[in-house]
Amino acid sequence: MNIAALAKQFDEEGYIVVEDFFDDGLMEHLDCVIRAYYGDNPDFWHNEEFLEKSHTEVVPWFPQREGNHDFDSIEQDERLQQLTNEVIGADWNSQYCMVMFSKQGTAGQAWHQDCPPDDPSRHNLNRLVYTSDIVDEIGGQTVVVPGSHKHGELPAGDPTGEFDDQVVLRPKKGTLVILHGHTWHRVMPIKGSDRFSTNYRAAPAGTPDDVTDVCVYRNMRYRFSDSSVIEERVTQA
Ligand SMILES: O=C(O)CCC(=O)C(=O)O
Ligand SMILES: [Fe+2]
Repeated sequence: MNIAALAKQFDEEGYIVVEDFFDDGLMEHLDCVIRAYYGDNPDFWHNEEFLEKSHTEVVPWFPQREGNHDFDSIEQDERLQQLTNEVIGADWNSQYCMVMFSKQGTAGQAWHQDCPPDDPSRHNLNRLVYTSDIVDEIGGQTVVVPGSHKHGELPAGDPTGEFDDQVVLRPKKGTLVILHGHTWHRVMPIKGSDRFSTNYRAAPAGTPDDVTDVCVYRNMRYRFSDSSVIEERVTQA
């Protein structure tokens, strides 16, 4: 792993993909833990307005908040910590580990920025781990616009429309994707079977814990803490 090259790539593109970062045995174990959890808890917590407007269907789970330690070893992985140091600087903070579940037949996630880019230095970092392969037959590919973490606000428009310069990622079991919170990204609809990803969110030193409370979509800004649309966004004619 060439950490300096990856950090340079992150700075330029707003994301990096490292295949075979995590070993198969760990991935298979976590995949079982995740599937067992959601088997019992298939409910959605988002309200109807959010589901309808955001074109986003994800059920989050924060295993460490429930005393589950299966996910700790990734958080403590020295290579991951080193890579994080290189991309967002020393003294970064680990925010939480969030597993995301999208059921077969659901919309995935519309284009978004995890937090507003109003202050370019204020952002979260997604450190995404995939415990099983994301392939075209299943859907749920992660799509990014390279360099968009430096392009300011995601333009208003079609929540799931295509960008000419978008890149489709198909992370495999054990792949690590590191994604800047301002990078324009989405998840394609889920077709073949359920989809899971696990996000070890982090942020540069000094970033408030609620940095991702407001998410920017192409048709609105949405605040999770009180489930409200704080801004409707319309395309200028
Ligand atoms: O699951 C993915 O591939 C991306 C999820 C995402 O948008 C995020 O964690 O902010
Ligand atoms: Fe996101």
